[in-house]
Amino acid sequence: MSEAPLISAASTIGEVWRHPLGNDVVSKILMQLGRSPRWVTNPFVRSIRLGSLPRLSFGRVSESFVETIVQLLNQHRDIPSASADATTPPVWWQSAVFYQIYPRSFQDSNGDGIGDIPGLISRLDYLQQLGVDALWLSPIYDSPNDDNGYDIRDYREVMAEFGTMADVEHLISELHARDMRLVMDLVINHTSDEHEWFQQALADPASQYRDYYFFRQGTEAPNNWASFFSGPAWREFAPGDWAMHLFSAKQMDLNWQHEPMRAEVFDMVRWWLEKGIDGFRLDVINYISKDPALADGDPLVGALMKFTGVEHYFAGPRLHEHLRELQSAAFEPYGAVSIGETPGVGPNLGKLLTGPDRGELDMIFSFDHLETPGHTRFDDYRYDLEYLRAWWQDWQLDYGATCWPTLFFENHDNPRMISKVNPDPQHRSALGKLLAVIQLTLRGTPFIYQGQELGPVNVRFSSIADLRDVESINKFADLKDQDMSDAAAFKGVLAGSRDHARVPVAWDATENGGFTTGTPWIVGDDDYLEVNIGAAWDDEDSVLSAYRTLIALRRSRPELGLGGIQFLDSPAGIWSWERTLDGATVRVDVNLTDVARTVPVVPGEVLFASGVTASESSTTATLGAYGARVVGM
Ligand code: ISL
Ligand code: CA
Repeated sequence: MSEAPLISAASTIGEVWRHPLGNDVVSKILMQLGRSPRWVTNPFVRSIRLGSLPRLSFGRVSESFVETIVQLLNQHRDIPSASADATTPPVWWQSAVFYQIYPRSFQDSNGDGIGDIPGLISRLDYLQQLGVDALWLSPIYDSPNDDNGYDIRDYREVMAEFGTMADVEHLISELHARDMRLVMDLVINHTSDEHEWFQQALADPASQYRDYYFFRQGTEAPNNWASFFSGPAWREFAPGDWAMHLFSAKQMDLNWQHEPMRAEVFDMVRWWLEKGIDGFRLDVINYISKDPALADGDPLVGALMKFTGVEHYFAGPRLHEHLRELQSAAFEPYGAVSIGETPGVGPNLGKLLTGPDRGELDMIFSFDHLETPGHTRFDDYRYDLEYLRAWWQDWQLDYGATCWPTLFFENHDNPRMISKVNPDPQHRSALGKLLAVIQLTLRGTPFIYQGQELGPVNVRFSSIADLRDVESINKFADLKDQDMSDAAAFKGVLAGSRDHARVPVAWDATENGGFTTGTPWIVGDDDYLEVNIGAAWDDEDSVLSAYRTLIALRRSRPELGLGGIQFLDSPAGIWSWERTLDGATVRVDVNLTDVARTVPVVPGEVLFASGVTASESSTTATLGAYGARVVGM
């Protein structure tokens, strides 16, 4: 394994740019500032030494900022391997289409208004007919539901509202009988404060379980780290006795430096794999290694990244080591797939986490394509698809040369993509199909989020009382504390609320969209009267039918799964690529704009078309607003 040179205050920005993690970090900073990466190609900028940044920035960049960056980069000196054998031999998850289930909102079976496992089982035929190969199931473990199951009280019990262990075993066998696979959510960065380990630690300060978490004593919070769900990352349990939580005040961070804790986690992971599940999606897995000094976060990094302290744990000193141990102790013996949720991870760190020679993870979810530069999820703005093109093109060619990409637009933590790009209802269907074409024909493994196949849009929530999510509720309270009115505070959370994606799936036009016969735990709008799975299934022109067709194409045209990718030169607003395998080619042209554009007529069979009409010229065709064409050549 080759290593990047050590970085010091005497290193130049050019040297940082050539350092793998340095390149990710500088790109991320430019992105947060809404600046172009071209900034770093300027020779003057490249020659600036890190140590002179405090002086050149008139003190805005501090000495300790420089030290933090130097230390971080020197902890991650591995250079990703450039050998391109990522896909040999191909494994099942590379050609699979995944579908994410947020069980609380998928299908209720007993009228309590809460989706459950028997409800999910009753919809497996639908998922099979849609053509998906594998499910990622959001957490179903016993939980007090402060964060809808991402706060686990008991890893080996099933949440009573969702059903029983027998139901889970039934789900596994029903899936396997359909030749489908199950990937569960693994939340091991933190547990609920109601987990037995934490309860024991609280009850007895001499308990061995104290070391399972981050307990610190003092009159003030031990450092200035922020929680992602508002306020400080520390909660005072008894006077002067603090414990760390990066997420809600009931989600206590586990101390991965403590070997007995790791051993118990690995044992639990094996216990689930013994049941025959096919792998895990690993929640915020890049946050598990905290720099042991627990030093204050740099205020400038905090201001840039919106959360103070992240530089001390988004790529902690023992991250790679812990992942390798987890892989060899639990995943590898079962041949289980590991998909890391890795917020803030750029392509180079991504390669270190998923390189086939690294023994860490199989795939990762990186999120930098979900907002355009300079924006955060809570901004109400128009997303520019040209950014998506640039971002994905880069990841496909660079990261994808040695690692296997994931392809997604939506999950349970994000508003609906169509609303971000263009909320005008006249474009909804075309945009839904466009996103389907992009997601299902680029190279990588697609993860469709439940209901995405309907071309969903954000919900017209009318007040904070409509929202359920701890993040939205805490943020609302935070804004109110800053003296905002209810209306202004609600506006501050609405665009980014995770609840847009958490309303019940619309199955049909009956009450509550067929989700429940009772009162749903969260209410969507009456959109289900027109847009629902039953109606869309029978409508050849629906977004759902586009998903069905495109998923089937991934089977009938293997180049869409495992083939290589080439991006073609294309006129402004048009994005074109080809997927090739064993001499067979599929060509894709999409219109990223809301006005008609022309594309060349190409020989071959049109496999999918949306908004395509003949042009006056016989050599071109017209792609309407957000239109798309897939041709088998
Ligand atoms: O980091 C963030 C903000 O910059 C968040 O987007 C964060 O990365 C994300 O919310 C992490 O998500 C996962 O862990 C959370 C849980 O609430 C989410 O539902 C889960 O997907 C804590 O377990
Ligand atoms: Ca139920």
